[in-house]
Amino acid sequence: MPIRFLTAGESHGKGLVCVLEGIPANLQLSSEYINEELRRRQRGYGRGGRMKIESDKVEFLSGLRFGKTLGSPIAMVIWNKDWENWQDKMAYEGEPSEKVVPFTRPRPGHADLSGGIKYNQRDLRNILERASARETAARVAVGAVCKRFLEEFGIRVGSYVVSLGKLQPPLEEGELLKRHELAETSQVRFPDPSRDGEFIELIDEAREKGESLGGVFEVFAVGVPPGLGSHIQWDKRIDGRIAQAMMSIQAIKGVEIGGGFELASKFGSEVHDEIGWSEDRGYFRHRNNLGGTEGGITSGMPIVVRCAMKPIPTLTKALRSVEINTKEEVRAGKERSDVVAVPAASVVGEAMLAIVLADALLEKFGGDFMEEVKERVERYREYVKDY
Ligand code: EPS
Repeated sequence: MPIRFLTAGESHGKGLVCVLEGIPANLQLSSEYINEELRRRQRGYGRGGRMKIESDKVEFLSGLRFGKTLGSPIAMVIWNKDWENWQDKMAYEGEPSEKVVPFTRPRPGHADLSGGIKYNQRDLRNILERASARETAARVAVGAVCKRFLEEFGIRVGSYVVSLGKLQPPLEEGELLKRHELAETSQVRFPDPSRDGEFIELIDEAREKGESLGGVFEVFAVGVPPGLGSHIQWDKRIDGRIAQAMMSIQAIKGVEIGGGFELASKFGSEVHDEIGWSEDRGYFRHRNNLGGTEGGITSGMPIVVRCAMKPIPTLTKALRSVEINTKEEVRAGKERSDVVAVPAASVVGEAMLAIVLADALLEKFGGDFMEEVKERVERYREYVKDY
């Protein structure tokens, strides 16, 4: 695994930290580039009050000099503005003050109860602070660096929302990148902003009812060369690696690649993507039901991944739970939350796909500095053309 990263940080702690290792030297990188990705993650109609407080920005702590990577670990921090309001309740040292009210009414669907049992915590805040999807801001920072890296090889990663709740307007046929660009102009990342009104109405209705919503989004990568990942071992398969990365995003409960579940009910001839060759494209597939992977290896076709996100577990219309001290039946505790965060999750999905692809690319080509990796990839692309 050439690319490794860790994140740290509680939702209402001082900040989120990440350390990314494996990016070659001499990659041009700016905080502005990463901050734009962080901004994209904060958007989306239906987010909660927290997004009005934060304006996420990275500060580099290592790995960069005069706008270029050094090949050393890149450490970044995103300070939480909300920390100011939580200093007493989230103090790193000392004894809890009287302001600290333990969270003892676990929310069904959040990590509260399972985490409390696992780590023997009687204040479930000690679990929920880290389980919160706030952590994904750090992943988006890491993913942004990987995106910047992939761009150097003509690889673009994007996403769009397919549905929120039961609302799934038909998707226009069209280029994936075009859909992504249209999604950028929508308040819910749906690739047809003229539909925004319907989505907004649905979200407002859910909010009024004390409800939350889930949905489905698609993440894709174009320009990926064939040959990343491998069929030779289970953990080298690129589709397995992508699925794991996507499933690791908070609240994701389903991942499909290409046609996914739909393919199971079709005949083989309807599913498999016929092979073609042309002077300008080289090998290609006449369609892309398999979402850019065959046998655990990228095929050169766009990688297309679909993710299902469950509704956010914090509900104003709280569900039944149990008070962990008295064992009484109670309504679950409430925290400030979003009504829906699918548009944000799709940006996180982009980050995770970028991380997996940067890792797989470096695994195949190796190299410690950008010029070296680029030369190898270019030579390989020539080889593929002539194959
Ligand atoms: C989030 C920050 C959180 C939540 C949300 C994601 O901030 P706060 O808890 O202060 O409102 O808005 O987290 C959840 C929905 C969750 O279930 O944990 C963010 O930065 O994305």
